[in-house]
Amino acid sequence: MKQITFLHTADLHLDSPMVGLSKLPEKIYKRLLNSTFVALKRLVDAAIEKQVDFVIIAGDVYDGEDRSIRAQVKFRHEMERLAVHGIQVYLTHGNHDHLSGSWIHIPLPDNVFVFGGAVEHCIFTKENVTVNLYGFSYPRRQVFERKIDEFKKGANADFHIGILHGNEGGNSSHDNYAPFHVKDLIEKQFDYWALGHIHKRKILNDNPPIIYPGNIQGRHHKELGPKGCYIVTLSDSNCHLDWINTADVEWDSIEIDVQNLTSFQTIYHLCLEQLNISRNEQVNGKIVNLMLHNLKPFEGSVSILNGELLEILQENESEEENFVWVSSIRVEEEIQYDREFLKSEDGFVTELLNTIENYEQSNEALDPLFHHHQARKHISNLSDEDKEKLVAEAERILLQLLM
Ligand SMILES: [Mn+2]
Repeated sequence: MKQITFLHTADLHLDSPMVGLSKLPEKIYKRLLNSTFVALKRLVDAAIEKQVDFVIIAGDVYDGEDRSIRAQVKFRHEMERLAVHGIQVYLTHGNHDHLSGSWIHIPLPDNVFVFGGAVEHCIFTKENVTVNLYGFSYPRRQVFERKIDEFKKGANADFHIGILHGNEGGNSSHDNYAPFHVKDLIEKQFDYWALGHIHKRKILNDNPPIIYPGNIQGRHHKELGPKGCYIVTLSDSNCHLDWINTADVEWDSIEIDVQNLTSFQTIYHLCLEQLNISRNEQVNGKIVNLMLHNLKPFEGSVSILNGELLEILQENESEEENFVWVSSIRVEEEIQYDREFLKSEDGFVTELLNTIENYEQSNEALDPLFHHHQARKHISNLSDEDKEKLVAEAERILLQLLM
């Protein structure tokens, strides 16, 4: 039986600047700044331990098109560790580390094959097994073409693996680069598709496997949960996937129902208990958004809202190796109005609700923000869901002001 084992990763985003997080305690902020490198080391450790045949990196190795020297030196070091163990690396660059950027060139060891700006294929061989790997690096930041059409299956290989950094099915929350549909990939009759670009882990198809491994370390509160890579064992008849968590700091969102609790002390203890349960699950640090549901007003409940609870939950936490740092507390407010009743009445509020329901100018409304010369560098595209949430939040605020 012919069989290969490889590690599939993507979106390392080495040396991510962790924008907007410098207000965190210094220790935690430093941990975050170093976290992409810790994650890289963990995945290389896994590749060595599992004695994989090769490693595939499906784009966005570096976070910035200037490929910081720190990132390049650390990446080179880890690639050398793989070289010592005879492990090949096949990598493509994505929209973040595209080939038109300018950077100080630090050469990589010979075990690393970097795909060029047009789709090409290279060959891996061991004993009696031959693998064709197909891929390309982004020649520039924005690649809107359907690069999938340029993938052509070559002959004479036991396994064919496509490497594609691109957007599936017009996903509106990500830049629509190198777009494709699952059926396009299936039609190519490859044995595995190693995807990159979407930071959330997702198996798009089982046979053949078409997989986004997600990024290796979350960079903000929207990149929730464990992050990592897949160890893939592919044979003539089967594909086995092992997933490995590489994140050093995880982002989490914890929801706590505080119904029937009517003192600061009981709410504080419940929060503490839940945070410690979350801590026991893992050895890494965690940054948590806390959401309290069903908070009823009581004497002193203002201290939940004015930051006192947050402050006391954060106490001493930054000193912990496996910290659980609460970065914010939100209180889910009970909506105090009956929307359908309001809509049935004639008048200004009805008109307002109708206007909100048919509102289609989110893009125009957000334009000033996305064109602001500083703000635009730090914000990413909003998905349709994000926009809906903004509109709902706007409705809530307007109604509260009016009632
Ligand atoms: Mn990426």
